[in-house]
Amino acid sequence: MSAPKQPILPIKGKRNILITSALPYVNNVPHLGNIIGCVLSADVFARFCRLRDYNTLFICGTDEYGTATETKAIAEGLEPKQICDKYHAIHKEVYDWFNISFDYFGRTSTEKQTEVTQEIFWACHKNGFITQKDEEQWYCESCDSFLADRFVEGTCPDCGYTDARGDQCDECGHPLHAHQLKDPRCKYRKDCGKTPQLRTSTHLYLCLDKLQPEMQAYFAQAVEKGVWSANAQDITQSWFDRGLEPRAITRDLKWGTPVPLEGFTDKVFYVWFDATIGYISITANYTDEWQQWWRNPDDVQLYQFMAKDNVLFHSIIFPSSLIGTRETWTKVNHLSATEYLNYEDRQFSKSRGVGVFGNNAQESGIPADVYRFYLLYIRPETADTHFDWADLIAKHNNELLNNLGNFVHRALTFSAKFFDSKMTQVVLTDEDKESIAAINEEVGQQAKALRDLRVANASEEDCAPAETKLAELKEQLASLKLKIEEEEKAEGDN
Ligand code: B3M
Ligand code: ZN
Repeated sequence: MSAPKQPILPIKGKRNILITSALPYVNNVPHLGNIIGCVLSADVFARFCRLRDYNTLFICGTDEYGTATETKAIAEGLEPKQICDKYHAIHKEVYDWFNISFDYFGRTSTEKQTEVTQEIFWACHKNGFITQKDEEQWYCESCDSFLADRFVEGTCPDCGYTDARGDQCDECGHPLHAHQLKDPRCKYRKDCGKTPQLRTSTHLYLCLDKLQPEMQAYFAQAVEKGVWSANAQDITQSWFDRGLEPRAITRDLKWGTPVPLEGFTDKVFYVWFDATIGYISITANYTDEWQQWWRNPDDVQLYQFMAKDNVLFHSIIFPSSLIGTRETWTKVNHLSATEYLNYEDRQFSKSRGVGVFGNNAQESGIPADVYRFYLLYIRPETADTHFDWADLIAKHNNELLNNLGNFVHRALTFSAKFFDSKMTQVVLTDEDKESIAAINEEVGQQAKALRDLRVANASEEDCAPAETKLAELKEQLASLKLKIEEEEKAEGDN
């Protein structure tokens, strides 16, 4: 997406709303769970804000660095950059089809990403929030690569299962450290299987422990003033309760943001350290005036949408790295995290191909608005929900078609038939005024639900009352029609 000539910038004295949805990994086609988890929820909120005439900027893009991209590149026989170009275009097409109203959809593998990430890193480093630690890691000579935990298999030290993965044994369920595996085999490439060696590698860590007191103070006031989903609050609080520890921010990979510190220049930043910084660099690719959004906590409210497994990175790690710079940054004020959307009775799975993926949705012949409506209806707002075809059909027929569709259709045909589709001056009766007041009350409730980021509630809230209202309106229309017919008849008789 090319940046516009006239970018949207904050306006002093106006409500300036910056909205982000989690940056989807570039290595796959997104499925409906990803769509509702971040982009669609944020889209509805962005549309709401624009309708309210809030000055709104909605930013997203593909998350392109890290192991996932490297392995996809190996699997497809392409370079990581080629994988990113290919899948970025696919993502963009899927979101366009779903009518997601991004103001800018960028990507993380850019020069701006390197610039902003390194700047934040240097500031944290200067302020004493970066430390180092040695780690023992498997290295495959044949693949010329350090192996991420899930790319090593071997024998579980606890139960002796011979196909345990480096991060966990699927047989006994014990979490593992990869270096504990016996008889390790490399899984980096499908056909490798060679025995890796343990090597020591020194990594950089962000001192979350030192930042904890400031982080807790920031979190307390953010939750007090802003809107945070209950799961986001609970997850964040539970990390504080356990006590924050220094966290590794570098990896022995090639495809990532280069680490600029002497002695570490053969490493890259861990994708989760700089992915959230992607919001800033994507905005910087949108406008040179990006600092007006991101270094302006007094005039900007930042709303972030994501699935619950992304909360830690947005509520703790990202703000910590910004606080660690000792500079002024816009930090998350409102955080909305969804639970999980399952597919029928299973989990969506990219690797096993379970679920409805962007391309399936497009090919299904069902309009995007039907998916949008149903996904919002079942948005996993407070508990996991599941996508169910029979339920989609029922909700479509009963709610969307019968209630909303009929309501709009009848109102339009009625106005065409009796008023030549023109709005004329009307004198409101007391009864009309009462109806309008009741409708406004309803609209107010929905606006409140949306302001509180209860997106599913807002789409549902109108259904029950709307049914009663619909029945009332139908009655009123019928009696009006009767009245007009009588008048016409009387005129004819005269
Ligand atoms: N790419 C995870 C995901 O797609 C991750 C989010 C990054 S947000 C900065 O679910
Ligand atoms: Zn190997």
